Amino acid sequence: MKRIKVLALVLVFAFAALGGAYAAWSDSIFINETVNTGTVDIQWQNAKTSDGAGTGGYYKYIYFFGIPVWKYWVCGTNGDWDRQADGYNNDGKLDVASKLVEIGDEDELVAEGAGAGPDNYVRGLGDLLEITLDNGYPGYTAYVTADIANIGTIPVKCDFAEVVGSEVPEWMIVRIIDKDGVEYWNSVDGQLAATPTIEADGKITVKIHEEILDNAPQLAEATFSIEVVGIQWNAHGVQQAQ
Ligand SMILES: [Ca+2]
Ligand SMILES: [Ca+2]
Ligand SMILES: [Ca+2]
Repeated sequence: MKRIKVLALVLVFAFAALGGAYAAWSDSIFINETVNTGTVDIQWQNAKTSDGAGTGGYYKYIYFFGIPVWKYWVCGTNGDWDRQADGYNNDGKLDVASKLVEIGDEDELVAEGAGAGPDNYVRGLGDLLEITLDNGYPGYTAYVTADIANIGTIPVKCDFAEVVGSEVPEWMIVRIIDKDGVEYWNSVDGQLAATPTIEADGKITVKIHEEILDNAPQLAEATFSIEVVGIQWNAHGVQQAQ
């Protein structure tokens, strides 16, 4: 026991001597870094249909001090005549079916800091392209054009896929193509090509082209969902560790 104490004392003196030996003038410099990560965020913009439904007529009222004093009839507009797939014709240019499109918000809120992974950052604004095809029939074909806009800060490429359990019915063909005719995806063959890189603040225009086939049942209602996944451009096509 005594020997240990002595040893400890010797060590204390030894360290004290060392400290003395290294005391010297000095100066320190530092690395201070702040790291910000960007965001991957895409949305739909500028949706247009090739086959609008037209509008009904209505009375427009003229008011004088809040009292309606005059009314007149505003005529509605005709819907667009229906385009046809190969093998069908609509020489009379009849308007039978129509296709409406509007952009909505994804009802998806991920609390700040909740969970982990790339989907942590979500802004649902403009994430839904809602298409309604009314009174369809075999041979009817129409399309919607819309921009996929990159409103984040990281360039992306996009992949397309049907949402499992919400597939395109087998009596329709849906194609997603660009303005030059490059087909990115269709409901028969799946993914065919990736989109080009969409840089931050950039956008590409896609055409969602649809055709109703001759095996379509009457009085059917089908709903389907196609997911467009914007992936950071430098990881697209690279196998990700799970
Ligand atoms: Ca988004
Ligand atoms: Ca029409
Ligand atoms: Ca989203």
